[in-house]
Amino acid sequence: MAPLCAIPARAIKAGDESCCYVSDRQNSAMKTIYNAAHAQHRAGHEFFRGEKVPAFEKPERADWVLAAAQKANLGEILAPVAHDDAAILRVHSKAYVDFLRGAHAEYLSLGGSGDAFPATWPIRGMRSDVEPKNFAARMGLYSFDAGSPLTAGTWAATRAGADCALTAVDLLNAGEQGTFVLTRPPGHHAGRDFFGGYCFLNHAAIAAQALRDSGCARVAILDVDYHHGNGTQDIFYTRNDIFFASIHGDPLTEYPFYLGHADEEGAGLGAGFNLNLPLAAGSPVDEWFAALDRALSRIAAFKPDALVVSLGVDTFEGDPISHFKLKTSDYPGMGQRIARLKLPTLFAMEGGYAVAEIGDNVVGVLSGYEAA
Ligand code: SP5
Ligand code: ZN
Repeated sequence: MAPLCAIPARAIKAGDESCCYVSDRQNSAMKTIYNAAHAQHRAGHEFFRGEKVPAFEKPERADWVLAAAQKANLGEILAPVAHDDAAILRVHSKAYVDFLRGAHAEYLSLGGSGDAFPATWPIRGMRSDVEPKNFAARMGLYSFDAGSPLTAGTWAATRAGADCALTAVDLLNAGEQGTFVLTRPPGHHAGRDFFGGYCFLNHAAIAAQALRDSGCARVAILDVDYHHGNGTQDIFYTRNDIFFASIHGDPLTEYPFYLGHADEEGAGLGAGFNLNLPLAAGSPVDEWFAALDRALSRIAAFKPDALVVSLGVDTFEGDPISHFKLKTSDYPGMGQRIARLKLPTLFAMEGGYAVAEIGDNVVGVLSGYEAA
């Protein structure tokens, strides 16, 4: 298989030219890699103001997107090819992966029933460098919220999502220009060793690292989900080879609250390689697109060899947990603008909870990208 980037990864120097033969890309129809195992992750409920409420992150979400992709004749829909854990362990810690893989079975063996939720965390001044033996204590060590039900099928679903992401990377390496990872649960809130925000494995981060490891010198990640991609930012924050840009609800009022401010620009070698564009809840659509243009121009200046898009459509005006105002008719324009980068692009499904409209909104972005 011809690699996406014809020369091996190397240190970045000023004025370094892109290594990708982008003009060689021949295939134009979007290929979707569909995670049929997604439905194994089916949460009984989540909590809202002390009450059990139906989980927003539910299997129907992927069904709606799949139906819309088929109806629009977006392109081929493929099953993932199994990959081993190596690429996952480039992004997540082994201790976390081992915990997640066995967590629900362990919970059941201890007498738990239904979905597992954390209830205690190692906050400032406590130790997070010692892994406790107690299961509830490990649930807290490896999470940052109680809003992410860990179900019997969570591992199977997110692990297959990682296979989808890695299959999409393989397809880019084989000459595809655009790929769509249709999976759930989502990934961008998951960090190196924690889950939260409905996310367990960070499929976008795994894909970006796999692109690096297959020879791309530089990879950009554009996160357009309503919520800041705190996990992705944290994973790459000290790196200058993976640029992260995110447009999201201002964390002063919006989830995930504790990361995503404009002054987070990267640290160490990564200084200048992280871009946060928080917008006030309720911001108008033209401000959102102005932020997108800023993000795209910074990404273009970075001269990446490939692009990963964390594609959440909870920016939709009808989203039940978010507060931007995009309409279904706005989404094709998002894809068109992303396409102007002329980069091999992997779209990974993140949030978007509205109702059946999320299918049209996701497929709108992908069709807009294809048309451009
Ligand atoms: C991937 C992603 O979009 N994750 C979002 C996680 C949001 N978690 C907080 C959900 C709070 C739901 N609040 C319910 C409000 C109902 N009016
Ligand atoms: Zn979101």
